[in-house]
Amino acid sequence: MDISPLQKERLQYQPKLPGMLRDGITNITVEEGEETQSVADQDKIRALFPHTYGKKEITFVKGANTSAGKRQVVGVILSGGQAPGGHNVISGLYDALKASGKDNVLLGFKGGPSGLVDDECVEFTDEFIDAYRNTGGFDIIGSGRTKIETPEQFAAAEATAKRHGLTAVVIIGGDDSNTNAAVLAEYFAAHETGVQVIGCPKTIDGDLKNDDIECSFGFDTATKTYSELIGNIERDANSAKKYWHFIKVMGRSASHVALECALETQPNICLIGEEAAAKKLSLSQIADQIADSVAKRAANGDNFGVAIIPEGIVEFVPEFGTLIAEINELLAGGKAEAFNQLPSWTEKKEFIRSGLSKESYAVFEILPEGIEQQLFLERDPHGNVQVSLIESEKLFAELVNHKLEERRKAGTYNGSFKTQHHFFGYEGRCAFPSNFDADYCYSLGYNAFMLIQYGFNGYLSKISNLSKPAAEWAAGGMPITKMMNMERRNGEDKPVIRKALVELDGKPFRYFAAHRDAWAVETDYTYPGAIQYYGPSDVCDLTTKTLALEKGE
Ligand code: FBP
Repeated sequence: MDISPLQKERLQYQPKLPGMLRDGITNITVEEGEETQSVADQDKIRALFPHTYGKKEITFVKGANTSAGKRQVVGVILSGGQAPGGHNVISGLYDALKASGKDNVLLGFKGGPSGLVDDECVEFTDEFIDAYRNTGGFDIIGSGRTKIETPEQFAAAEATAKRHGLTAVVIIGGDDSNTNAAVLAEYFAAHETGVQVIGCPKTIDGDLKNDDIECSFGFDTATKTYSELIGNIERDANSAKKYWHFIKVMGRSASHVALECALETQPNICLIGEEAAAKKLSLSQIADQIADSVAKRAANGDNFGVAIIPEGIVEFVPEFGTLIAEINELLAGGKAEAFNQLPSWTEKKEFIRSGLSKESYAVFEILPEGIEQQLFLERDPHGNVQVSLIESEKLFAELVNHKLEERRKAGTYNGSFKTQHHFFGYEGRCAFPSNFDADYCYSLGYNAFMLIQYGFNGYLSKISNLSKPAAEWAAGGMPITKMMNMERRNGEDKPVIRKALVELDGKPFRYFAAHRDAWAVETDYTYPGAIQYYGPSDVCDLTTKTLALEKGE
């Protein structure tokens, strides 16, 4: 197989472990911390997780390894959207497992959690693992979004575990996947299977973080990749001086990716969904805010600019959220089919008009027709509109255009407003992991094995002190139930890991808010350039601005 020169070089890269994990498996011991409580709804979570609730936080320190040292057969699963570094979690896990015993086995379950249910797996060998070290992607075993939730699925997972003699399963995933890891851990404990479950925090969205988990892996590389592209576009905009670029970035609900990219590139506009929700902003108010920037810049002769739009924004705008809920209701119970059979868009629109509240129809009517149609045509298997497929970069560009036309008629604006649209998401999810993600992920995997070896179940692999050099990182584990609360999902109260949204009183947002009025008018772009893998540490080992600000650096 042909590989690129960079890949060849990266295969040789030796990821850095936290100092306390560097002296070999035999010199790692456990220090127990306090018993834990869930972040909310303690009684309910305790009742749902009787075998795994309330366990102690643990930290690894240097000292004689006192674990039972039994033979381990571990299964690993990649779950959900791709994030740079997944291969390194597996290689760290593999290296620790083999360092602890040559006859230990690591199985990779293919295509996400369904691989465990359907028993589709592959056994890792040195040669297999070596071809994927420090590479992006999840192609080593593939990923998937199946949720293990029915009694039949749990029984099938248990049967797979028995068949292979599994001692543990490592689930590499986001908040939903790790919620699933906690449920599986509880199931295995309740059924006395002896199989442990350990989670690893993954998602480019950056919304799996809390007091214990400083960031999810993949956020660093993905935001650096998008920021490189946004910086390049800013330079193009400032060179040609003729386009406003509307750039949507991934982040299914939280706006961490958009915020980090804004901190990296200082664009003229960056919308933050959480702020739109808190201030109950309407689409029209948001469009006016962007139009203000366009008009002020035009008055200075700058008919160009860059606006970052988080993918999840539409769900946060209250009136849009209500519109989506009403549409879901309108098409529920088989009515979607009748709707699809209506012969023309005019008739469909009449059906919509008669089914929506007056307020929602008013919102619907201001949308460009392409977006109106996306709201009806693109639905997920549960019948919900897939907000990620709504081209919000085009939506806001058009809404702003309307606002500017009104201002032109009123004689308050006479600039030119030509737009380009971009969507950056998949471009960043499989990039070669930055040194940070390569090191962090390898450490998460290595540490996950230590949690297994010491017999922990229902824990998330925890590496902290991440804004410092790797030598100063701390390694340990946190019971997943500590991160859980009850939330309403599909009409039912469910135990879930609390999702981290952008905090409007947090340091990253406050820094952004303090600077954005100036950025809206001036051309004060910054150009992060491509991720560097080799060279001075202050260029290659940079963490995200979000993490640095959160840590007060
Ligand atoms: P995870 O939460 O599973 O990490 O996925 C995040 C994400 O990349 C979102 O940013 C995006 O909305 C979504 O996945 C896209 O999903 P898909 O890969 O199924 O198109």
